[in-house]
Amino acid sequence: MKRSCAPVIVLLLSCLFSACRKTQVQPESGSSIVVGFSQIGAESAWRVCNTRSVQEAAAEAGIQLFYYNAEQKQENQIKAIRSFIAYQVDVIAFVPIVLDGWENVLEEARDAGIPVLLCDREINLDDESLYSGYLGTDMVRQGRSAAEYLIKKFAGDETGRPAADTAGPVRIIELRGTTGSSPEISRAEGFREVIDKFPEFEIIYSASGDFLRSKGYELMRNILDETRDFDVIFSHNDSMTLGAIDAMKERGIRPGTDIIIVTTDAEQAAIEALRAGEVNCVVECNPRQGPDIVRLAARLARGETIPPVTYMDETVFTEWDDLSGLPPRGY
Ligand code: GZL
Repeated sequence: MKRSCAPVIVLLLSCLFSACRKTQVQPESGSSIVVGFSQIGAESAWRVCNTRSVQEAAAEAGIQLFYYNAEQKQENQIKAIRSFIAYQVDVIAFVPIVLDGWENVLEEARDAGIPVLLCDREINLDDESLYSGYLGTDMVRQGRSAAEYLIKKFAGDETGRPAADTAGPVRIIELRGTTGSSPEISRAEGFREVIDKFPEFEIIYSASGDFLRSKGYELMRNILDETRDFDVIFSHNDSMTLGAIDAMKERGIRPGTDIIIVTTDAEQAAIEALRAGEVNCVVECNPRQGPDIVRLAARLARGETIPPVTYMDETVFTEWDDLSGLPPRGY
């Protein structure tokens, strides 16, 4: 696309981007395709790996990447997308922090003729044509996988009914991700799809820890001030799980033994906790989306179509697996 870089726009944008120097990685020089990448923030090891994956893949492909860290604020993401439009990037790639509130800015991108690639998280739109495709993970399946592990763990027989010695309710505490985000909603949905078939399994408490370790700690500390009568923690990400484990250990509770823990992401610390018996199941959510994001963005920049949905490959690690051959996770 020919960019009519009116000097005043370029000046304004360079001020904006230089003003964000602390969060702005300067674009790679000498590349043909320009991609504006609006990232949520750096709330977890998963997110940091996700960002690094995109930056490395863009550099490798010689793509000029404008990276903007929204520091957990939707309004910052919207501002960044508007600046990408003003600069007339070839493609906008963004990770929507929450499902709603994107219509206006995506209509502006469409009116500017700039294709939009959704990355990692999904959005709610009446007009699905406002973006060209989605690359990420199947978060409903992640929730189902977490529940399926629990059914096996407590199964007394092939129906998944809890074993005789665990007769009575299996009481579950759910640590949810950022309220209104697609992982928070989809993981909860997939988990309940399975758990609700077994009346012995009961979610007795569910609250958002915003994917943050500090909030996972606070939630668990407050829960333990109220009760110790629960059997399972299902956590939407490892950061919150690690915070919850800190709080449990402070009270002499043995994570993975006294309380069964299922967590999501599969960062290194969670795998180490699985190896140590402090976690019982780790559902992988693959952050290494950079190469596919760059591949799909390049196709859009060339005016090609892309698949509406592209899912990353992922797996589930449990206490029953041999983890000795597992390479370092890198996040
Ligand atoms: C899921 C991703 C989530 C991770 C968290 O695809 O959006 O956001 O599970 C991260 O660790 O904060």
